[in-house]
Amino acid sequence: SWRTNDNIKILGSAVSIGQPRQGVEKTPSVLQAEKIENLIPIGRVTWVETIDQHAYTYENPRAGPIRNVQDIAKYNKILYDKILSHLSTEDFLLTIGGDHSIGSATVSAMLKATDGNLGVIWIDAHGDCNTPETSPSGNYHGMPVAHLLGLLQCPIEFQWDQPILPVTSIAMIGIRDLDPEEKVLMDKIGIRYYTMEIIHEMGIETVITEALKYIDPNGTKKIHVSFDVDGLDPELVPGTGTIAPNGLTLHDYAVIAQKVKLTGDRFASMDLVEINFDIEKNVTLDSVKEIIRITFQ
Ligand code: B3U
Ligand code: MN
Ligand code: MN
Repeated sequence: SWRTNDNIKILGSAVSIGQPRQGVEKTPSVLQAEKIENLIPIGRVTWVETIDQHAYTYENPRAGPIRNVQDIAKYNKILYDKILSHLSTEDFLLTIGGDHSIGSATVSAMLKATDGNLGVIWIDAHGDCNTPETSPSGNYHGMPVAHLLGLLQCPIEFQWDQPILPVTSIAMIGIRDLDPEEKVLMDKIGIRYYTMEIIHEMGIETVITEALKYIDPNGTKKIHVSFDVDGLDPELVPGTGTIAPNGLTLHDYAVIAQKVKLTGDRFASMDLVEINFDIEKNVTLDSVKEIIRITFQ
């Protein structure tokens, strides 16, 4: 087993305010009803709690440079604080979204918990590197990486004790749908990203080996995986809000997970986001279960 004597803690993040489609906020309760914890054969697995956006947001939808920014800022601060209060060094934290807006809170909390000694693998079709200036949608789920890197001119609502992620501490895998100005920004800051084209050229095993070496050259950091399921091919995950053809296979993910698990208990946390069973349930649920099996077996 790749982990010993520890707890796997599952936190539900029932949030949809980072993007316009309803449904994604119901995923934690659906997966809890499906008893996905029974698919995890290691550790002692507990659902810690599900944090409901309605308990913490102003229900104050707004157009503007970042839609719903006040509510997202308030919710993410709650999530950040809860992660830090629930997490001990022996725990593995699995946060089930919700949309990808939660990624700035989960990664910030892990940065805080590890004193910055954290590398991030971001699996996604998208770059999530938009700023209000580059975003065509104004949706914050397309911005959490830019936020983590300190590139958003943050409104006052967003100011919590947020450590900044160095650009060399993150690598993105599965990328194939970048907005034009987002791509310009990503290339300018030199963020490491592996497109599907590059993955086909290099092979997934070389990609994940190189990515881990890049974010953690000495093999000493904790590793966080932020998994947006739209990184997988839409035939495997039709139930997600923004589909992009020609994505990763489950075998690709199995290779990624195998290399990440070789870091043992340095693999500390994971987000699983953008699952929307209102759009499609059967195929998507099977794939989500397979992701859980692959990750923890
Ligand atoms: N890049 C687009 C679309 C998008 C981002 N993340 C998802 N979709 N899932 C945007 O709105 O920023
Ligand atoms: Mn995405
Ligand atoms: Mn994403």
